[in-house]
Amino acid sequence: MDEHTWWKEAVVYQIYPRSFNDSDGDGIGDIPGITAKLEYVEELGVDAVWLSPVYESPQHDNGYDVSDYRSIHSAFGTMEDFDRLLTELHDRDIRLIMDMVANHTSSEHEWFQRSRSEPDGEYGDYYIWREGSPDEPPNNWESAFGGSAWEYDDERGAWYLHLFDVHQPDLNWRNPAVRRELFETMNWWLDKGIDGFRLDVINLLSKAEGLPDGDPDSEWVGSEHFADGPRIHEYLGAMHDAVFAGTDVVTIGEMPKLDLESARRYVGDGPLDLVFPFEHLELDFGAAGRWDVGPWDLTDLKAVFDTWQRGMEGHGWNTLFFENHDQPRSVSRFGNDEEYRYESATALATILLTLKGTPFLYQGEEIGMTNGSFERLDDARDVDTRRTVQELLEAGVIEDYEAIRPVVEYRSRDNARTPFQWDGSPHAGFTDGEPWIAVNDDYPEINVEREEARSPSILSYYRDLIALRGRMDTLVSGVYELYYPDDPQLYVYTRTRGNHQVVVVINVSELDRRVDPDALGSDGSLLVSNYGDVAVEPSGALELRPYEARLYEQSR
Ligand code: TEU
Repeated sequence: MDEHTWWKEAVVYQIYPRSFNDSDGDGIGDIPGITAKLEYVEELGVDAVWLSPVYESPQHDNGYDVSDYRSIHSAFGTMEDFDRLLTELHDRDIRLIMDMVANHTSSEHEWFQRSRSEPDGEYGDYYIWREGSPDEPPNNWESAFGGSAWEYDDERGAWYLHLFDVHQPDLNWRNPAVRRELFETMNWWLDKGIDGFRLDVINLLSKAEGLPDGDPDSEWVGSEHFADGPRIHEYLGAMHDAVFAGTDVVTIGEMPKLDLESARRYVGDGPLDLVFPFEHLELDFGAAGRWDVGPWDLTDLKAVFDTWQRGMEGHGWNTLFFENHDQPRSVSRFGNDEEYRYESATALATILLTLKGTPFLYQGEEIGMTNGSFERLDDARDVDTRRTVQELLEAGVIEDYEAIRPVVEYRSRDNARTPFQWDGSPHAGFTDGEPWIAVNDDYPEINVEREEARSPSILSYYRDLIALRGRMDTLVSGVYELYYPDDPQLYVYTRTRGNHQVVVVINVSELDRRVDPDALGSDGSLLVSNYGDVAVEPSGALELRPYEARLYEQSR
């Protein structure tokens, strides 16, 4: 593996276009809105932007239901707007990573329309159809959003598979024409000069022969037959050869249900550069799974990261992320979004930017945006949240919305999708119109303008740490080693490159903590602190305050 690949040195910023900045007052963020904020993005110091889907789409799943891969959804702008965004990003030396949704299309895509109306036509075999009685789905697989993964289509008189929403039919990757079309589409975007793809649920492409029933007790029924399925490496190998070979674009596979062993087959010598695993974001699932909240603890979080940090060393490269558009806000989840919002958000930033791997930062994380409140089910917009709650109500698992509201307010994907908070003006400066989803009530207190005026601020801490990572190779390629794995309060590790070492010491708790870390030598000098007023005394014990994070550098 080449040590100096751009994406190993990069920090990536994810933009969810619908919620970033609205330029035309329709309440929906758009591409010109993003272009207008590039100075902000550049000042953050990030090297690349990952843009969630902007393709033509009926927006049942906010663009992850694509109806035309080669045009831009009108609420987001035009192809000219897109081209301008790309040029302006490149002018600022920022790369652009597009989101490719290849497992499914929208049910409004022409391929699906023709597939359902002409079963024997060119597109008849583009999707996963099964004959059978309308009363009994072909197997027991479940949709990720609740309910059966099958829908009976009256027009064709057959069932089709949808692992996500009913408006997101799964493509039939066994069909070589489907593979060809998608590879061509990806090449079409590469020809525009984009710098990579984040590949949506890409380990779900290959479904087991015969579509057998799944274990009914599984968290996602059927997943053992479609996650990392039998032909997945053949498909991704073909994608690599047809699209990525000979380019320096980055490919990041989003992979539900991924463990380290499978991950190692996708990266390194495998077909992709990077993967997004989710083990660390499942630690707070309750006994009933994702729509239930359980306690997480630091030793488990450290153990998951440690497994991946050590497991990838010499084999592949990790991604680092706490947030994306599907996850709750990290400061509300792993920190304290009230009394210690600044301290815990910066402690999390320290982890994100000093472990080994490519950090992915999600819009708003850098100003410590928090989870929203969704008083009624109608306040939620997310198809996953709405459908799941509906299912639970219909099944009698819950009596009313109130019974599940705390879980929704903790877990719902909408927590990440409330509008970006720019300033203290109405709707947080996101739009002049009515936003498609309500702005978080805390916007007068939490917004970019306020952050710029504060010192210290979460935003300035992010900027400083991103800049430090950019000039300190040890933070990019240094070998990682964990200390005190069983300590429920302390997160201590080193990054070592040659004779240069960075020691990371974080108190991930609300209690003071005294420690004399083994890793810290007498020559250690303080590099960064989120409290800002630390006495430089590495030889003695450190008195760490709640969520205090420090970086020392030393030679070894
Ligand atoms: O998400 C895939 C996925 O399995 C989860 O992240 C999911 O959204 C949720 O957390 C339920 O398990 C990707 C996209 O990121 C998501 O926005 C889309 O809804 C989904 O695929 C379908 O395209």
